[in-house]
Amino acid sequence: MSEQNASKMNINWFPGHMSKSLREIETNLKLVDIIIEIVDARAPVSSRNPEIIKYNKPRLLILSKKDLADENSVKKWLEYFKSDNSLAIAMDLNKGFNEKVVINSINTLMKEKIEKDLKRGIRNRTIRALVVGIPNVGKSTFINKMAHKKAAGVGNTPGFTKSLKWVNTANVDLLDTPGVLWPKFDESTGIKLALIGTIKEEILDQDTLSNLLINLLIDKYDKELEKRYNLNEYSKENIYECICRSRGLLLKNNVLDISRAKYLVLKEFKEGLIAKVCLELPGEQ
Ligand SMILES: Nc1nc2c(ncn2[C@@H]2O[C@H](COP(=O)(O)OP(=O)(O)OP(=O)(O)O)[C@@H](O)[C@H]2O)c(=O)[nH]1
Ligand SMILES: [Mg+2]
Repeated sequence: MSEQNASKMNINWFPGHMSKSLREIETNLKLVDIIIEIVDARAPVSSRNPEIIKYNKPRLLILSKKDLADENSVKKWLEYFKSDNSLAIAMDLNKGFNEKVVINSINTLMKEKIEKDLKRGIRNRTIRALVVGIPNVGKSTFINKMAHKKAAGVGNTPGFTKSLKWVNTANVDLLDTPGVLWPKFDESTGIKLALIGTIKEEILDQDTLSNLLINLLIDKYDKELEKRYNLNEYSKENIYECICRSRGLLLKNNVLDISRAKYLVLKEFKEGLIAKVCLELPGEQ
């Protein structure tokens, strides 16, 4: 399997620029008070970079894309992530952003430091936070919401942010960083990262990915799948034929357009149109 045309989902994408970004992030670690780590609520463990987990600072974990994730599972994850030195919140960063919750969480994490500062006569010191996470999870979107303006570039393609950038907001200075993965992950993690849009589509075999996705949907989200595509009787073997028929995806001479059905399912899944999903649950690993 070549990196460009993966026939199996043995995806390991760690281009040179990510390794450079990771080094730059680590250089800035000493300058910040807290880490704001953004992960995708649909895969909150697989979307955590083990290199970033190692950083030892007070941490706010934000589960982004809550609007695309299944609510009950997100609740379980928030419980799971509670710990002494970190807080976890879940948000739709686009339409459900709650600045107050973010600021309160930052203040809670900073409480000890602020009290220490006060004893030393230091007041209203600017808080600095490093915003980190894997590609496409919403780091720049989060920063723009905090800044109340388009201070950072946002795009639905992994690797949009290319360099580190400080953005000053009323309450906290935020360092936007490029999304970084890590050198090696297992196949199951790779598949989840591909499905949540963290890995560039060009390096994946979309046919294999859509086959894996449809099996996952049949196993875990069959009711939602049946509803979306008006399916009655189907099997794992003929599911794409059934979707072609119900959606009228036909080539010349009424030949079923299976490729289009595969593309459609992947696209609609990524847009959250088939089901609100969590690809993993606490305790499953
Ligand atoms: N549905 C949904 N989309 C979101 C949410 N947060 C961000 N997005 C979308 O996700 C895409 C990526 O957002 P960015 O803010 O550019 O992500 P990033 O983490 O900065 O990405 P890189 O710079 O590539 O590392 C954009 O299309 C955003 O609109 C969210 O909570 N819900
Ligand atoms: Mg970005």
